[in-house]
Amino acid sequence: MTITITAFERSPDGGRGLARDTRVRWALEEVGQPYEVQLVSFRAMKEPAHLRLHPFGQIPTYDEDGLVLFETGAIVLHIAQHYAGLLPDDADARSRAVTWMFAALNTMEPPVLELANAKLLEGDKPWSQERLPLVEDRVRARLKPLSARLGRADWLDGEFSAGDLMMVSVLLRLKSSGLLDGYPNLAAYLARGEARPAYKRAFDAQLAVNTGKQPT
Ligand code: GTB
Repeated sequence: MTITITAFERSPDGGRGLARDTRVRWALEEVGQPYEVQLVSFRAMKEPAHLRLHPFGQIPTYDEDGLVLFETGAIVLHIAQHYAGLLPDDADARSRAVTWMFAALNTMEPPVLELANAKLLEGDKPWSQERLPLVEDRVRARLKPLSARLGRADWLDGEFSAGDLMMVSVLLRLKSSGLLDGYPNLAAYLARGEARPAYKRAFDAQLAVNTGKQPT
């Protein structure tokens, strides 16, 4: 069995681990499955060979012996359902973990992405400084209830799961924003995710691609 994922040949973040192949690498590291990586340029992503893997011409994609998937939610769910380590055995607990995956992708990620876009793509617009606080408020409106639900727990629902993997992956995008400073339990939750050996391996692997620095 061979798993091949695609990733940026050069990530615009220079290896900060924010491109979405990192969450797929992390999932594979958590379940102990080896994988190969095919690096693609921005131009190659829009060419027919890659569009056959990903209709929207993006990374990451996932190919497991001819089963081709795109969308990190679907990819991580597939990995979690087929390999032990990311979902609990109990059926109800599994459904709750999947619920947190959806919450990360559908409820948390949109305002987080909006903030990233407001800074990166719209930062030079004359109205940007007026809009930014509104966008930040929309992120805080998600962080506050998430923080309240997490409380003093280590993970969102019992043991670490694919739900946490996805939530931490989304929160990583806020690391340099300062917004997590208002929610120390979320900052600690993020740090707990980053401290997992599987995350470190995934991070180092993408860093090596982007900087040439070999994993230690
Ligand atoms: N919903 C899809 C999923 O979850 O798989 C979204 C996939 C996606 O957005 N892929 C991006 C992509 O291929 C890379 S991850 N973009 C190229 C294109 O659309 O042409 C998004 C990303 C890119 C860069 C940074 N960064 O530099 O900080 C962070 C995240």
